[in-house]
Amino acid sequence: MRIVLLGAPGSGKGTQSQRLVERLGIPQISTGDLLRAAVKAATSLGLKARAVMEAGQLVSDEIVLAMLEERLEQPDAVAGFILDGYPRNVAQCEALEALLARLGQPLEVAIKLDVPSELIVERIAGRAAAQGRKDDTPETVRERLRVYAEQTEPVAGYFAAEGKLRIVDGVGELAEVSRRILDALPTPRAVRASA
Ligand code: B4P
Repeated sequence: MRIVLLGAPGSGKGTQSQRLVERLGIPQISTGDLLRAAVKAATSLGLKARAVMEAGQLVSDEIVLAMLEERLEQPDAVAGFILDGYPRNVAQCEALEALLARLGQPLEVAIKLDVPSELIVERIAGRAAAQGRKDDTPETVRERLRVYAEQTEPVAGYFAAEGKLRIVDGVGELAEVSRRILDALPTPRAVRASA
């Protein structure tokens, strides 16, 4: 199963991806996590990405694509993956399609987690208190939501045009949201039976 999980910052992509890993037995590939690991390790890529992330902007398409390509070529991604936080603009959609075509692993479904912006602000404030992420300050969150509306919202339209988009209500208990995502997958019965 090859899945893209879409949604605004703080909509629960990371949270739900981790839960799906257990249910589906495929890895979560989070471009945000890959970038944070590069920042922590102070690699040259991480040094470039750090200021951009802390300003709430998107890291350059070339950097993120190179990182993603390296990750998708690892053996555990052959059986499928949950892509969390990528693509974030239409250029990334096109790059992903080309990359997956080259790997012979076309995407099956894009799930968009739908959460109203008031709740998003509340959730990120909770995460800021719990995790201290530098890009969770109120000012950066406002900028991330602006960038999301401008650059990432059109991504859903890209997948809708390919007939691959499913919109899932992301409000509710974690287990309930997970159940809705499983129901939206192309073969929910088979997946649930094996879980
Ligand atoms: P990401 O790491 O992708 O972070 P995110 O969008 O903030 O979070 P997510 O939606 O995963 O929310 P979470 O589950 O944590 O991006 C960070 C930055 O990296 C970007 O701003 C950008 O600079 C860079 N970046 C990443 N990918 C890139 C790309 N492709 N191109 C360019 N730049 C890129 O949930 C948030 C909170 O809500 C948590 O505290 C959680 O506990 C809570 N929550 C989740 N589900 C809930 C529920 N159902 N009910 C109540 N609370 C819930």
